[in-house]
Amino acid sequence: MPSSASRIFDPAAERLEPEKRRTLQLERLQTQLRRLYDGSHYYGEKMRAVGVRPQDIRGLEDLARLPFTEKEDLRRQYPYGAMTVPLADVVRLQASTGTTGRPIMVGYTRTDLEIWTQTVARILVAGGLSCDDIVQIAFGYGLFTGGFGLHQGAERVGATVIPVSSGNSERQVALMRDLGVTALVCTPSYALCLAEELERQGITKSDLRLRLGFFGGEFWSEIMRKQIQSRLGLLATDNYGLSEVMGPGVSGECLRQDGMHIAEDHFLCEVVDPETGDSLPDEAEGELVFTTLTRQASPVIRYRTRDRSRILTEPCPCGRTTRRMAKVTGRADDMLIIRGVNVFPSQVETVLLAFSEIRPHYELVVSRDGAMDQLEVRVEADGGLFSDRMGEMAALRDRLQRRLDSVLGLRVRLTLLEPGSLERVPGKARRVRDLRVW
Ligand code: DLL
Repeated sequence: MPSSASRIFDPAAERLEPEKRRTLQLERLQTQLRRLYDGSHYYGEKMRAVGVRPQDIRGLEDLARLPFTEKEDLRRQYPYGAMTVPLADVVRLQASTGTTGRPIMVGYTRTDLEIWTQTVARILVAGGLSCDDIVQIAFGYGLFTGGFGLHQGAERVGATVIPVSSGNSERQVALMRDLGVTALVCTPSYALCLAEELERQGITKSDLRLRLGFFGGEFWSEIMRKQIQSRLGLLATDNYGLSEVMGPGVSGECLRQDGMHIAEDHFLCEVVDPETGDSLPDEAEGELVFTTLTRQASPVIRYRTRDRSRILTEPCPCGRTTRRMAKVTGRADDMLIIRGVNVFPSQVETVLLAFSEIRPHYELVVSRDGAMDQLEVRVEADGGLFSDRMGEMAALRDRLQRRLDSVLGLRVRLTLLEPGSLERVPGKARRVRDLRVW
């Protein structure tokens, strides 16, 4: 296991005095706004519509005067409407992982790619990566930003990068062992699938050289982190990002695993009340909103992520001076309203994984029974319970049912499944199936 002190990839940026960073942010914001006001039809119109000119933004506190950008606004600009440089200057296109409708296409100039690479290198070094590591990237390479994003950053750190991409767990595990992989990069749910595959093949932690895991792209609870760490024998850090803002590299944990350091010199982060849009103070939980400060091809102004988190301001002993964001607790898009009660999959995960007999594979199925919405929690449990420990299973079901009902404030239907019953996906896990017909 690595020690809790790590190198800093870009000390000038990551250890900058907070006051100087704020000055830099304001300068960059003003430059960006001046460029967009005159040069971008899309953002220029948006600013004119609310009567704000670039010169009206005199301090960071004036940010709240700028209009929000919503996912739907960007979707309507498909494919190139929100890009703010000529296509001749765009050297890469990526897209957001929308499940429905048109994707949001995002472009990168050469400078954008360079900044993206650096911000990912920062989080990798923060999580302990060095040039001595052998990194297996099991994120998909394609329009999704995970594969290429982490790849570029890991190469910049000087690590030996294996671009396996996602899927084919059997092969992933063989490569992991044969090539002496020391760092794994993928979604947390896929890390658990790989742990399962290792167990299936009878490969133990001591047959491997894994020491670090960089996981992101989806919600995962602290309990899931503990399970991943103990089953794979590595130290797991969380990292966050979204393609509309850049991709991975927006923020990432250092070895202290206590909040994700935000690359604040490139991404200005606010937290707002999801209902009213009002700015919230640090430490209050709300919706994350990002403004890009340096992005050339696909900048965003006050982009509403729909992700819930909060800003942590307590200085981090690692020496980085950036503000951190707490683990994301859920996405507004994933919130279910069942018989008037709001339910986040993250709440369900936290309840389930506190039971040692439960496996970290679950889904929430919503259906309509007459006029009543029903929530079914389907989760895998230890195999032994299904054969010779039926009495234990009944007791477990009872305890789990009571705990779910009381935490969610709702009667749910609970189904315990044999191990391996639920589909394994190599990327972001699908936790919710909504069978209601609207
Ligand atoms: O998922 C970028 C990424 C790739 C980040 C790999 C980290 C690692 P999108 O496909 O645009 O981009 O999806 C962005 O994923 O709004 C969150 O809802 C969710 N998400 C990303 N990272 C985390 C995380 C990439 N660490 C959406 N915790 C975001 C919770 C996350 N949710």
